Amino acid sequence: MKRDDDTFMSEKQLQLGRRLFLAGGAAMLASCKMQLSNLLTSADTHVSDYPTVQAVARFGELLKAKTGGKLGVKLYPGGQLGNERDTLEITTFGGLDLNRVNLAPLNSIEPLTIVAALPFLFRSTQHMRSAMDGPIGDEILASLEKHGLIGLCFYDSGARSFYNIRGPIKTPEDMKGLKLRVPSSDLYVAMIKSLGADATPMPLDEVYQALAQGVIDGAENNWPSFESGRHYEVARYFSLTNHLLAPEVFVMSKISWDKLSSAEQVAVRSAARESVPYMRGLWDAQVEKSRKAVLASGVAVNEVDTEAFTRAMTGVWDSFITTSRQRELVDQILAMGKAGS
Ligand code: GTR
Repeated sequence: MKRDDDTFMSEKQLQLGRRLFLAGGAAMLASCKMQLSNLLTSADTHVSDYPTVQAVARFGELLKAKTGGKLGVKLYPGGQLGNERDTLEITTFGGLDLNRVNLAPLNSIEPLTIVAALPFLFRSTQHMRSAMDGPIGDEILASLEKHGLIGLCFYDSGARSFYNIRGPIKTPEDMKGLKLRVPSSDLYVAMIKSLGADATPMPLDEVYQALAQGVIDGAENNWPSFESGRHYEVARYFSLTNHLLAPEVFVMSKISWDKLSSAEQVAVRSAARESVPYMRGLWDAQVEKSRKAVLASGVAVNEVDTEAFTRAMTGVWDSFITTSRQRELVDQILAMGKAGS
């Protein structure tokens, strides 16, 4: 995948931008918005040719068409505005209009997001898509509103598996003592602990260096992120645990949302929904492309004892599914899986 380093701001400018945000300013984006009055700002941790970024670009085109050119999108890819936790915070107070993130940073904000982020919940990509495209997905999206976010749609994120610098992981036994990076989420930390490894929460853009310097032994992610972040250059063992099929989510700041007319809100919602099949097409192609590139580089890929991993992680469900509504949604998702969705 292409890297965005040359196409956007210099490192100095990036640091300045981050400092401005973290100081609570969001001044930089506010001034961008003044110059580009009809463009909604949107952040993504991934580089500009990654499917999530391309999907939001498509959303912008659709929105432009639906509003007769009144609204569009200005994308800030490549994590240039900070990590997902920080940009989400900025989004909630209106410093950013839109944000595409993984469910992980929302887990500590909204308990219903934990439902779709449970290990070994979805049996297949189709199962995840069916659940997220229907009332269950709608309820999870709607649950974000009380936290200052309008949930617009879910995008695909494939299956996450473990990779590391030491050797093949076949059973949970092989994970003992490994130091593994996770996104900043208590749920992820608990998953790693349930397998007997040490969890190190860390932003995605620090993982390559941490692997290269031996600060961590490994991490877990899908094929496209494993390739795009160049983690495969250092972590040469990829073990197909496929433990998580949690989706990505595209959100809007409620503050920005409330500034739109109702016709514009309808346009935003429908443009987001229409960008989903486009994203899925790109995603499926990217998974294949990244998998081939990684295999061609000589990374050792192995199957695992999936039953043993599933058993080891059941305690995580018990600790994180604590409300009756979470339980009901989990049961509905499981029933859909059994019915063959
Ligand atoms: C990727 C996901 C990102 C981010 C990342 C991570 O698969 O697309 O949004 O959550 O994983 O591990 O931090």
